[in-house]
Amino acid sequence: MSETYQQNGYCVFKGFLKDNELLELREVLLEFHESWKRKNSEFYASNAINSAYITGTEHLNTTQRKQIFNFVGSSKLMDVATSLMNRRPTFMNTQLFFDPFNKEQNNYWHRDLQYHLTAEEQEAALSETEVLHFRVPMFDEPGVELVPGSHQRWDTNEELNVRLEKNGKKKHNNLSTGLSVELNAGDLLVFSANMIHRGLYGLDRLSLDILFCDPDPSLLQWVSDDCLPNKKIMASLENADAFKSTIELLPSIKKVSLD
Ligand SMILES: O=C(O)CCC(=O)C(=O)O
Repeated sequence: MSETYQQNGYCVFKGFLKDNELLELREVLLEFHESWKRKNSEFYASNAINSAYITGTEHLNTTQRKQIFNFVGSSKLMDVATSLMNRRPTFMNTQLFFDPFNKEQNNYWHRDLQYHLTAEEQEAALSETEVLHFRVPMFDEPGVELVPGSHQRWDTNEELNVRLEKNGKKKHNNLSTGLSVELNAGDLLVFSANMIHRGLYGLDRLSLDILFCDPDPSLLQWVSDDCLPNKKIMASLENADAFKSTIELLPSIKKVSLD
């Protein structure tokens, strides 16, 4: 799997979750989603396609948060992260992807880093820093469309025109290099945030997305300490190393309050 990932920038683990694990996570995430939608009704109705900071204290109680921490800090998820990443997996955040309220809303090709880096910086970052998405659909879904190999190379002219909407192209236009990866509930898709990708909307999707990155403080600027497990929860996890890495690095870039 590691070779497939290095070469293509993604890999799929079919049936990664057992039925009972899927049902437990689904129940918590549905509660999170309902609470998030209530508190973000305008954003949801305008153009949202995802929420984040699931493990924070705003929407879930301690028991529910612990269920998500248990999964992120499970041996089986961490074994995958450790085997695919070149450096120590470091916890960044969690997100939940859902369908836009407006069914006509278009999806969009992007690389995650294009929103905070210049084109030159984006190209340099492809060989410098890794951020990985671990996506686990709660229901069968159309999945995502990826450009295999684009985590390690710069865009073709076609890709750049579409991704940056140049020369009359739109960011939802089809790309000849795109590959759709359809997913079933409980599968795990790991893909590089550096690669060119877009979500595929439909089937009332609800997909958990966990972000792990290199242990590089510059990647941790959006980490919220409210989303990290406390000492007691850390001690109960099968493999708390990704959280440990974040907790060790965070004080070097921001003031944190952890109990
Ligand atoms: O599923 C989606 O709508 C987009 C997914 C995505 O862009 C991401 O995970 O970075």
